[in-house]
Amino acid sequence: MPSNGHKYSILLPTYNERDNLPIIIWLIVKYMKVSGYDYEVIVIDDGSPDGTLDVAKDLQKIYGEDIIVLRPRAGKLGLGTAYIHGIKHATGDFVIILDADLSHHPKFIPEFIKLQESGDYDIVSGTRYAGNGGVYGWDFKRKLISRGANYLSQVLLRPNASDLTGSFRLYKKPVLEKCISSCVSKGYVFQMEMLVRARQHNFTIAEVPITFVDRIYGTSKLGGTEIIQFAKNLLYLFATT
Ligand SMILES: Nc1nc2c(ncn2[C@@H]2O[C@H](COP(=O)(O)OP(=O)(O)O)[C@@H](O)[C@H]2O)c(=O)[nH]1
Ligand SMILES: *[C@@H]1O[C@H](CO)[C@@H](O)[C@H](O)[C@H]1NC(C)=O
Ligand SMILES: *[C@@H]1O[C@H](CO)[C@@H](O)[C@H](O)[C@H]1NC(C)=O
Ligand SMILES: [Mg+2]
Repeated sequence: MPSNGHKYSILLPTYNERDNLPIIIWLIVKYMKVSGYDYEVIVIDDGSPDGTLDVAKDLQKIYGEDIIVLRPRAGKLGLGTAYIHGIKHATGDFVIILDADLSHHPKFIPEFIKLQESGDYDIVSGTRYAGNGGVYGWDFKRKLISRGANYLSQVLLRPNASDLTGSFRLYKKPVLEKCISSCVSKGYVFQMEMLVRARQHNFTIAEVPITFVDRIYGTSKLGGTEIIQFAKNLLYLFATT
């Protein structure tokens, strides 16, 4: 199948994802190859103590330097700035963001791309909370927190999307740059603010239902402090937008 004339930069932020990285990259390559799209995978590792970067270097040797691009940073500086760092090095006209922990299955990427093309959308957002979307492997508490955060954000911010806290998305690169430059928050509220900013700029958003599967290898970085931070930032956004 021929390329569609576009290039997709896939950003993979990693922190201690040694066990997940070979599988997620294998899956990305598999699904991008069958679809025939032009792409690159940008791995942004923040000095993971588990040696994720060494694994990434091995993968680069296997798949090539044009497919696997390494843009590491020396220390754990957080997800928000990891995206900004990755975008600076992206050579595609579209940017796809997904977690490296296998919660987001790369099989959905061709669906994101086809939907984007069908309506020339500015953003395609994966959603766990519409259509056939769903969450697997979370305990009741985690589900409740996620649902609650999403519901509260819906009520307070009224954006035009059903999954505000998810991070599996495709953006036109200039759209992503514009949304990020108007974003004030970091951490978990960042994904949500991105869509709030998108609405303010009148960008169009389409949605693909996705199944989110909890990570098997490694640990989540979500804790009590993140939840409190999330609530604070949410209220801040509510008050200022
Ligand atoms: N580069 C970088 N990646 C991070 C950082 N924190 C988390 N990640 C990555 O971001 C993705 C989501 O993180 P995760 O801990 O799974 O969040 P959760 O799914 O909300 O629990 C994963 O691919 C992590 O490896 C960070 O500070 N820097
Ligand atoms: C909200 O989304 C719907 C369908 O996705 C679209 O028709 C509508 O124009 C959007 N509204 C705004 C304000 O973006
Ligand atoms: C977005 O659309 C609304 C309603 O059509 C309009 O009033 C507003 O100026 C637009 N904002 C931008 C940034 O274009
Ligand atoms: Mg995760």
